[in-house]
Amino acid sequence: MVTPGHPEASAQDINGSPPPEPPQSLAEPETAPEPETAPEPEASVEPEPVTEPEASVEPEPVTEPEAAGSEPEAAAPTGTAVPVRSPAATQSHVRVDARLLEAALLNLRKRIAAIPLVFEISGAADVKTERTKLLSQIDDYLLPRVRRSAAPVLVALVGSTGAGKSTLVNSIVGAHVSATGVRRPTTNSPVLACHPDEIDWFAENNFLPTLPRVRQEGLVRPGRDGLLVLAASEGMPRGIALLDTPDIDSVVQAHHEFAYQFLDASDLWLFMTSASRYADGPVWEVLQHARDRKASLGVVMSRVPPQHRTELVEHFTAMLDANGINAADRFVIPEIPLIDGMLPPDAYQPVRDWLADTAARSDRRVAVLSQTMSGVLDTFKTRVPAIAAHVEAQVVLRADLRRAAEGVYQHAFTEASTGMKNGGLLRGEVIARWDDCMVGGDLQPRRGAKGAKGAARKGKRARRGPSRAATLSSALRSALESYIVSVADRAAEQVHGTWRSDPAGTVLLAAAAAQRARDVRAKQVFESVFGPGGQSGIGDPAAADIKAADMITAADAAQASAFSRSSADLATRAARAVGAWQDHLTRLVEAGDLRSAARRISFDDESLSQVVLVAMLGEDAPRTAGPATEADGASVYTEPRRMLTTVFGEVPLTEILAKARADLLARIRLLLDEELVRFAEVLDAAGPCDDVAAIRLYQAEFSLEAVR
Ligand SMILES: Nc1nc2c(ncn2[C@@H]2O[C@H](COP(=O)(O)OP(=O)(O)OP(=O)(O)O)[C@@H](O)[C@H]2O)c(=O)[nH]1
Ligand SMILES: [Mg+2]
Repeated sequence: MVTPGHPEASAQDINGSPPPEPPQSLAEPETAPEPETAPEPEASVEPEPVTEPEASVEPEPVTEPEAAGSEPEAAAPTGTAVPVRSPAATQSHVRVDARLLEAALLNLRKRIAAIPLVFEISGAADVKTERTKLLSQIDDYLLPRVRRSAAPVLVALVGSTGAGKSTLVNSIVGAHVSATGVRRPTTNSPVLACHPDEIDWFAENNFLPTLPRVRQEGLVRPGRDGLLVLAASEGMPRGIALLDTPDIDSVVQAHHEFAYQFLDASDLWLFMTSASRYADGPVWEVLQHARDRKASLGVVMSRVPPQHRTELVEHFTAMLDANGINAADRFVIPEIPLIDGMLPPDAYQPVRDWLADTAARSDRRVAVLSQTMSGVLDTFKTRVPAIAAHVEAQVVLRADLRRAAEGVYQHAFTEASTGMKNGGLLRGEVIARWDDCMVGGDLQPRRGAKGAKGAARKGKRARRGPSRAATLSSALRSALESYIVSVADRAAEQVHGTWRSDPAGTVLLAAAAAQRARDVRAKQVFESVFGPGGQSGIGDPAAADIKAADMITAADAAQASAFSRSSADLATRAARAVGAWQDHLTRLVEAGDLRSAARRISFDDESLSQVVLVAMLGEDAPRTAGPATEADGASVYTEPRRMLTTVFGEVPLTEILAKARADLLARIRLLLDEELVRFAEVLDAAGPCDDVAAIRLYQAEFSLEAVR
């Protein structure tokens, strides 16, 4: 409850106890060094997690013990602003090493800035906003405050439009530094009032570096949005700077954002609302924000009709208490006529005294600074781990997606391996061509026949058209190719489906497909102008560009970049791989003893490799279940092996089949790996996702806590 008290019993003596000794290294504002000479801690170069205090660094207390107590309150004369104190929680402060704190903050800053946010998982947008907020709190408030502990206490005056904020600032300064007006809202750019000797503390290089500012010289002029006006005035007490901010509740959204930005950069918040607006929603949003931030807070209720003072003040106080707002200092400014646009001294003096007292008394100053700073740092204890947890979720998601793709392609490989021996490929066209060969005796070894004769026969056949063995060969080749492509297609479809079941995966795939479509179109346009590889052109690039754009539809490009099927060129690559393997097979049967064995019975290489392939494809097929040729009843599953056994013998044949299979599988593995790489590239394209970023973040927060 707001209870009237002596104007004299202002914040000067807020805790009713004598102030402790001033801290050694918190220079009094009067003796504050120029900002330019403020020492730059060495730790700012490349801070590492701080775990050990540096013995060589001279401790610089940022916080000091504060005594607690209570203050008797008495009735205030009507028409006077009254400082009143709520039963704010008492605080104990410990000395901290400013340099270690700075190093820990810089380290945390680095870790927060580096967090990988590459996947659109739930909460990603909030985390991005939170990261920006954390960084600006570190940059705009914590680091400047730690580095420049002697800077004036910055008081942000925020609140409802028309509450009289600018009027109060002008009254305290004793000059019209901020425009006031009947139009709502009036203040559109913040005005910072401070003593002329201390204006340099608020130059760009020291304070809110990204905010442009202008020094007010002469008469107050209407500011410009987004500009900070620096008003130096002898009327301001030293050691304090008063920031008149745009309102928090008019329709101008930019004003609210501005006000919040300044709150985040200030040491002490002075919240001002009027008797007519104190119950408005935005008032309580800011006050709750202050509560959550545990910022040092003073509250002013202005324009209070004297006849309703008690009722209004009681109600406002009850609301403050109900919302857990522990504003230690509360002021009431009655509705009274202004004199030359200024409040009479009785009305503003308590607020001014309170500010001057905060600047002059080191215990007050330290208490204010440490409360606000601790308030911010306390919020880090939950906010930083929350971000780290999100980063972990990002890493887990990436690992899950990668693992899912790898698992599918591993399974595809196993499937392909089985398909290469269970006889599944020995059907349809292959069987038909095999039967042709068996009936025609094309694949039978001819004992004693000469290689030359074989060549002659081959030449003769070539003139008549492809041999039966050659058509079998092409049927086998195409069966293999389409089998490999179908396995890869199924794998791609499965990975695509699994990834799409996660919203982040859907976003990833869509982005990657769009990028690929763009690349495909760009490549085709390029080639239509300059020819493949940029070798030849078709003349006018512009005309070609239009032609190409007509030619290549987005659908074509999308088709070429779809992830739900295997790569467009897989069939070609599979054909190449199978062809190369067949060559390898031929070399294999030519090698060493096998060659002489083959020559002995004059099995020509082409036929031989065919028979080896058919034998290999049916190696694990149930011997009795296979289809038999009508000609001789020999099964496609048993006959090739029988033929080859007679040529090579059982043991060497097993060796040949094993080698041939191993080589074919290695080639298939390569093809599938290339298919898998497409998905790995999608993950990589999303951005680097450091596995240990979350741990580093936890560590950085832990290190910060350790030096507080
Ligand atoms: N009579 C009287 N008029 C006041 C008092 N305080 C402010 N005013 C008038 O109310 C109007 C608004 O005051 P400002 O100081 O501009 O209010 P503000 O809080 O800065 O408003 P914004 O800049 O819009 O956020 C001006 O016309 C002031 O002259 C007061 O205590 N008594
Ligand atoms: Mg104003």
